[in-house]
Amino acid sequence: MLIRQRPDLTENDVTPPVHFADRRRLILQAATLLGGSWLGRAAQATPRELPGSAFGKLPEGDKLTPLAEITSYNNYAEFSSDKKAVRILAQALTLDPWSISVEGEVEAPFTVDLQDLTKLFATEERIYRFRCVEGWSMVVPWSGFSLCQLLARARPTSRAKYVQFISLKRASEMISQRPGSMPWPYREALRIDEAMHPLTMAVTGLYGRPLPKQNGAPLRIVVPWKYGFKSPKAITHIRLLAEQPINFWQQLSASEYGFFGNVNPDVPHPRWSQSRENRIGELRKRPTLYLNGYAEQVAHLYQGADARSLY
Ligand SMILES: Nc1nc2c(c(=O)[nH]1)N[C@H]1C(S)=C(S)[C@@H](COP(=O)(O)O)O[C@H]1N2
Ligand SMILES: [Mo]
Repeated sequence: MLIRQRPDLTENDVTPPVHFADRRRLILQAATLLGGSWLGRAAQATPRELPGSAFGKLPEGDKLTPLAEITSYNNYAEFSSDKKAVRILAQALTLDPWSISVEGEVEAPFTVDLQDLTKLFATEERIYRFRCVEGWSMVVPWSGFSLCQLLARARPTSRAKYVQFISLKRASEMISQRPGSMPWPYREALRIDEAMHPLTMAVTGLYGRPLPKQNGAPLRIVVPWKYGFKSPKAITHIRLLAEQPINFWQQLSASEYGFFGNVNPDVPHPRWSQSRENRIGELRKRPTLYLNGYAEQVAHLYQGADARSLY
């Protein structure tokens, strides 16, 4: 289950070019085409091909996972538990119109249309490691902005201690939401200090193009020091709460999906070790990094807490 077959690249792995607003994006798009698909893996995009930003550097010892892999090996329970089927099934999702509401323990709740959202906040590129609790990982060049900008706009009250994310519920398009055992919609949450941390990202794109449907279009959250289930897709509501909520996977199996989901090589999953991981595209497993390699930035959030209590 943890070892995957590599798909053959086809032209379908290249999404059609889109209109880019500025030259920076055109350059990135070119790098993507060279690196991601047409010329094959040998010509993978290097960090120098990606325009710089404070967070845009490729982590030491890592290389970008090709676009074709990021967009064809997906976890998205609303569509399928088959990672390869998600890419096809998710195309049924319609993205327009789409609005995001920020509500709950805030002084200035608002609802914003997705188009306006991208006008409000400047988009930047950031390369993050992405680690699933199942033991595989990737390196993804996301585009988006720090979630804290969106939250600040709603002015959280002093009672706001948690931030909950609610994904779309639309059984007519999300085929696995047809009546069954799962507690839809998908819900995830962070402690407010985690949600306000500048690494926590509201993501609208990857590889310099609009976010593919299978990766959570039109808006998802990415929390790079936590297991992938803490990075919810297709967000419609962000709710600030006084109490810690129960999350989707946590409700289904609390022993396997804790509230925190911090990447930690020393805290095994009940059914497997987390000490090593399978980086997609590599033959040999590599050691799992504490907080997925972001300890320097975020370890202070967990000072004095027992690692196991943070699972
Ligand atoms: N709405 C929603 N978000 C979700 C999931 C899901 O099933 N539904 N799966 C999560 C899990 S377990 C992982 S590993 C990542 C996968 O993201 P990717 O397909 O972009 O790699 O999405 C997360 N976000
Ligand atoms: Mo995952």
